[in-house]
Amino acid sequence: MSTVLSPAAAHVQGPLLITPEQRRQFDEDGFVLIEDALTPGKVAELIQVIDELTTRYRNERNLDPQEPFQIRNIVAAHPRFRQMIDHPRILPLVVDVMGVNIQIRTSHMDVRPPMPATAAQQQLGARDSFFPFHSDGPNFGWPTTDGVVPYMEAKVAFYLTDLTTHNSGAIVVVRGSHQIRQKDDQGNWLFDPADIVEVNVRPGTAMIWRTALIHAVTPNLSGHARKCLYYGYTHRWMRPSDYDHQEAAVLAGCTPVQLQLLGELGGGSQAYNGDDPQVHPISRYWRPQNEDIPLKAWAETYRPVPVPV
Ligand SMILES: O=C(O)CCC(=O)C(=O)O
Repeated sequence: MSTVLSPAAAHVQGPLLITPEQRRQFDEDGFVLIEDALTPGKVAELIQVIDELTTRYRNERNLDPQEPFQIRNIVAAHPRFRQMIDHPRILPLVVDVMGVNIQIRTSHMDVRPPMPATAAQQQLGARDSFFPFHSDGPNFGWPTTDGVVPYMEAKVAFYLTDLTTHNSGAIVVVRGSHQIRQKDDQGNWLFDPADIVEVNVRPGTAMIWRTALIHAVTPNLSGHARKCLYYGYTHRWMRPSDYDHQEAAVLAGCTPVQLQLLGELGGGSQAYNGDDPQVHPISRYWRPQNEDIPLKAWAETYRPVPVPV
């Protein structure tokens, strides 16, 4: 198997942090697990924010506490969620797999309360189940080549609760399914069930994965709610799904790298310029200049340091 770097990754001279084995896993399996990415203290801090927001939004909306609950664009919902977009142990890996001209496409927190044991009677990921198999993509899907989804996005997951037991609400991913024709002409999945991997991990584990992977979720029979965060990174020439521009209050106080990841250009509103913008406008998302990509300078001077985070 050949390793195909995304074009933007060519901006960075050599890997920042990813090991050859992690690179192989990401390219061939489609996912990499990073155990102990978060300290127990950070896990507790994030769970506290999830619990506060869940209680508040559920009360305001009169939602059933037994139902799964998700908030999108969590980078705008709380500064602690925003801080996770450039997490020092994870951002170098994101740059290694995506390059530097990137932004957040989506960010979400997911709470999955315990389910009755009968939930396990449903076939995992079946169309009529509580969480059907899918790969992420916009309406009408990505353009595919021979049914294979192109490499458009990497997502970072932070798992905050114990998912080490079978059927504890963990995600399942179909190993290598980003490289195969996923469905037949009738819309039936074509993957081999032997490739299904249940991501049974301890709190504090991160996963970097290609969202072209077919995935679903196991029923949560663990007796406690499953809580996690997801951050999807795409190239900046694609549009985010959760926002157009983040609000000024969200951007206030952010570092240049965070501003980039939140979708901003160094050039402010001058997104379309060029030698003669009236005749030949060029989007700076498409053709960024150095000041538009603080992540590039960051990557060029990056040195790994052991940081407890
Ligand atoms: O773990 C989950 O709740 C499902 C995540 C998922 O489907 C996604 O992020 O696209």
